[in-house]
Amino acid sequence: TKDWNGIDQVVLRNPQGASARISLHGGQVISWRNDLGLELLFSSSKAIFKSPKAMRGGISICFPQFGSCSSLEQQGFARNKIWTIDDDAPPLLNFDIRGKSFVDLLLKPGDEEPKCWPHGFELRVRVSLALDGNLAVISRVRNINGKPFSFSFGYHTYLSLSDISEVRLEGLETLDCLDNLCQRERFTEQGDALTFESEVDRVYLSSPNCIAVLDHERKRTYVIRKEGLPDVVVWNPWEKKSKAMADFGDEEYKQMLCVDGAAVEKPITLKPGEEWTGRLELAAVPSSFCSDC
Ligand code: TA6
Repeated sequence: TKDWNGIDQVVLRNPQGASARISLHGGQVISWRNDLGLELLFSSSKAIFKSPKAMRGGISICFPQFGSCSSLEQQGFARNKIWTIDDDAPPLLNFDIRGKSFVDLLLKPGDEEPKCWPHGFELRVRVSLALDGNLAVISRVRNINGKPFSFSFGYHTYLSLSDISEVRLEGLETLDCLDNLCQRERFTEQGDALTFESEVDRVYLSSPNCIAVLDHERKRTYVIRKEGLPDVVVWNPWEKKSKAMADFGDEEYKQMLCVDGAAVEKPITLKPGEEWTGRLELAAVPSSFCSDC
């Protein structure tokens, strides 16, 4: 299918009725629904579906930087580009295709690539929907240049929630983190699961490969599994910042939380010919069925 700018979208479905929709604009997952047709990813009602900016919501691919620490655009350029479908993707290790529907997307540098990041790369993303409705996004970055390059990476993932003040995030307690709201000051998270009552923008370092977001009101738990992505960025703009964003509703911060599997503190360096893989898998399960990570 196409969006209203004429940009292609791919829809994946499983036999139970779950679905995922991916836009070639940014390779962004813009919808993920369970078998009852309920949307699991947040998208703003004010989202702007127009090049060159990424739509506010879903899962955007942030490469070659996550955040805004260099002269590159915030979260890198990959999410603002038009990707192609890769019909000839090389085999992906440890990916069992049985029962899955999936699509392979590809981004290569274009002629207008920023002078501040003049590297030869191939970025491949496979988005897959499994029989149980789980969504996986697997990215591969290959250096096809004669020189090494470094990058950071993130899956900017907007989870749809009933009420942020009723949400618990488990798996990040006692970790070291950098607080983007305080000049990246480093501190150690205390005690119990994370709960939310004000703006948050933190990079949790060396995190476990499985974390869980519990939405009590909906009795739903998001289980987030990741590989190759040591950090987790947790973001909610809260009231004041929401009002300052043109593509975000004033009250919408209550219905979302970004929990982003990322490699941000220590950039990844690839020598010529080397490849890096970063995997994210999301499950949304009834809280009563959720086993601990
Ligand atoms: O989720 C991490 C983060 O980079 C935050 O630091 C915050 O700036 C947010 O994303 C904004 O994302 P945006 O899509 O507006 O670039």
